Amino acid sequence: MRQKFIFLICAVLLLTGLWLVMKPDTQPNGSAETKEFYFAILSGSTPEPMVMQLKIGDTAQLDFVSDKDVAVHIHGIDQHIVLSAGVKTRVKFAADQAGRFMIEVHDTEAQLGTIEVYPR
Ligand SMILES: [Cu+2]
Repeated sequence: MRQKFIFLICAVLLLTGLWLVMKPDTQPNGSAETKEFYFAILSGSTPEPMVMQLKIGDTAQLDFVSDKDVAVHIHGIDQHIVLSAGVKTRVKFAADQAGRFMIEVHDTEAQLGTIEVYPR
């Protein structure tokens, strides 16, 4: 009888230990982050388009500086940003829909980059 009781206690401790070690992670895909990107625009464009990758729930923080007055448009997110020459302008938004969104200088039609938002 006593042996059965000790065996039962050991079994319960073993199962509890296994459960603690192997239980599923409550946040399997990590937590939301703020991702920062910087655009230095010269004569209405940048040397190369940038690809920015985010997951739904992340925050995008975009800083723009331009040597000329230009208007920047983020397609799909419908952000129109008016930049004054030499003035740093910060835009922040939450990535709440998956997809690819182009960032364009409307004055020159130059592509500054693409924001790619992936499901979490
Ligand atoms: Cu546009």
